[in-house]
Amino acid sequence: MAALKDNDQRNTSILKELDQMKALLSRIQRQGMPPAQLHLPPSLLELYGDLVANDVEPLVALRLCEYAQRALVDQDGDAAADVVDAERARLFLRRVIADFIPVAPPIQLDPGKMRVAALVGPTGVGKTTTLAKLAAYAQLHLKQKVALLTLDTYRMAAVDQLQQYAQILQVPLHVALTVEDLRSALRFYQDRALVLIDTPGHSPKDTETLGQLRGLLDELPEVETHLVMSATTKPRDLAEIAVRYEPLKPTRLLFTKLDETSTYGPILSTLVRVKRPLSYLGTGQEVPEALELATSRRVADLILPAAVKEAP
Ligand SMILES: Nc1nc2c(ncn2[C@@H]2O[C@H](COP(=O)(O)OP(=O)(O)O)[C@@H](O)[C@H]2O)c(=O)[nH]1
Ligand SMILES: [Mg+2]
Repeated sequence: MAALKDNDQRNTSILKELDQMKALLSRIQRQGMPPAQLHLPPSLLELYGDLVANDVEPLVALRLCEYAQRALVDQDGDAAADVVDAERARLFLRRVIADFIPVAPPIQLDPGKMRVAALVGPTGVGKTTTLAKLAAYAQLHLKQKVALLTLDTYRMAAVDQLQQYAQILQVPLHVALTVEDLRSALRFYQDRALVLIDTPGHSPKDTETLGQLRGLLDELPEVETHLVMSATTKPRDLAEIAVRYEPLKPTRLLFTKLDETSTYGPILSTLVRVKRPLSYLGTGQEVPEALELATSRRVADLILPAAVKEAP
C-alpha cells in the first residue's frame, strides 16, 4: 500500500510538470516557435539532437535538456556543467526523462472484489489483442477468475475474434447491447476478480457511436478505462485521438505496437498532452507474451537509449 501511495504522490508531481509543459506547448502553437535558446553544453546539445531524431517534439526535448543541465549544475557547479562528458550528460538526461513518465501500477486484483477495466481507442490499435493478453495473464499466471464483456457488436468478426480467445482461455464472454444488459452482466460476474471490457473502435467522424459508448461507460462507477493507442500512429493523429477520447475520461494510457516503430518520441508528447499514467505496453502479436507493465525506466530507455558501448 505504501508503495502505491508513493506512486500516487510521484504521479501528482509529474502531472504538475506535464501541465506546465502542456501550457507551454499550446502557447507555442498559438504564437509560433520562439528562437531556440540553445545555451546547452555540447554534450547535451548532441543529446537534444538524438531526442529530436527520435521524434520528441523540439520544445519538449529542449525542456528536458534544460532540466538535465540544471541538475548537472547543481551537482558540479557552473564551470563543470560546460564541459560535462557525454556519458554523464546522457545518464542525467535519462534520469530526467524517467522522472517525467507517470506510470500506473498493474490492474489491482483482490480476491472478493471485482475489478473492471475497459479498453477504448481507435480501430485496429490492438484493443482486442491486448484484452486477450491481460485476460490470459490474469487467468493463467495469477490464477484469478476472469470474465470478458464486449460492447463491440458492430462487426460480427469482432465478436468471433474475442470468442476464440474466450474459448482458448475457457473464460465466459458476454456481448452487451444495452445499459441494462451491461449492468446485469456485471452483477452476474460478481464472483470474478477481473472483468475486461472490449469496445468498438471509431473512425474520426463517428461521434455517434463514441457518444453511445460514453453513455455505457458512464454507468460503471469503478471502471479503469485504458485509452489504447498505437506507437505507429503519426504524432498529429495521436494528439487528435487524445482530444477525441477525452469525454470517455480515460484513467490510463496504453501503447501497443512498440515493435513496429523505431521512434518513440510521440509517446512522450502524448503523455504531455493526456497527462494520464501509462499502464501497459504491447510489443507484438503474441498472446499473452507480448505485453509489459510500463515502467518509467523502460520508457526512458526507448526515448533515449543508454550509450552503446563501442566494440574494442
Ligand atoms: N506488431 C504488433 N501487432 C499488434 C500488437 N497489438 C495488436 N496487434 C495486431 O494489430 C491487429 C489489430 O488488433 P486488434 O486487437 O484486432 O485491434 P482492435 O481493432 O483495436 O481491437 C491484429 O493483427 C493484432 O495482432 C502489438 O503490440 N504489436
Ligand atoms: Mg477489436
